[in-house]
Amino acid sequence: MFNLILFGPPGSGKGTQSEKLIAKYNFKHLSTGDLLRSEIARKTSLGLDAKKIMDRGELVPDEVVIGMISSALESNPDAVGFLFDGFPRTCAQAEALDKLLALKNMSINVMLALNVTEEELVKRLLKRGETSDRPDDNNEQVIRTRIQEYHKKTSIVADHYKKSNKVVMIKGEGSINDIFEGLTKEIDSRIKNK
Ligand code: B4P
Repeated sequence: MFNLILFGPPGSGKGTQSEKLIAKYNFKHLSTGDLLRSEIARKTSLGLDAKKIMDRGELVPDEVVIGMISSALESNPDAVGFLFDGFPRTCAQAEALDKLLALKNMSINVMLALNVTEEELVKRLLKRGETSDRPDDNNEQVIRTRIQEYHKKTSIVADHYKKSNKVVMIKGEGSINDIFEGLTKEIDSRIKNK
């Protein structure tokens, strides 16, 4: 079992790199953004509440996303490992994740943190906004709010994992394949040493 957190600000390439990582390693992909968007698409009451918050660029309440992750862990008992994408985003989420994993005698093996400048983040998200139907990518002010939320509530989550030496910074600018290589190098060396 190998559990990985792919970390970074909005637009840093988490979703993009996750797709390639799950294809290579067969991890179970747990993206709270995707889980929330699926609730919105199905018009569930959770989805309708979350949509208003996400459209403003703010974070959905901890108990909602922790509940989603808890049931996803329960429903995938045979996973070879989990790739957490966009979760945890607050210290409360990180503490809850540690507890949920400990109940199953599991822990996080590594947090790979993508490093990208703010101007590049805004550029990428506005570009995606031209073709995606994501309302949170269409408006520069909302994008800036998402980045502020990251600085206020999410970036400190890395400190939680630094205490146990689990954080590795990865250059998040350049070609998608070069960034992927940087990530796989770190994963492979850890899988080998397990
Ligand atoms: P998420 O779905 O997690 O999305 P994101 O952080 O905005 O984007 P991501 O980082 O995955 O995108 P990527 O860089 O791959 O969150 C959306 C919202 O959901 C949050 O704002 C929040 O409201 C809510 N939410 C989710 N999880 C939550 C939680 N745990 N707690 C509370 N609320 C939560 O892609 C961006 C663009 O960059 C793409 O167009 C891609 O093609 C491009 N790109 C990627 N790599 C590139 C490269 N190397 N060069 C150039 N472009 C690149």
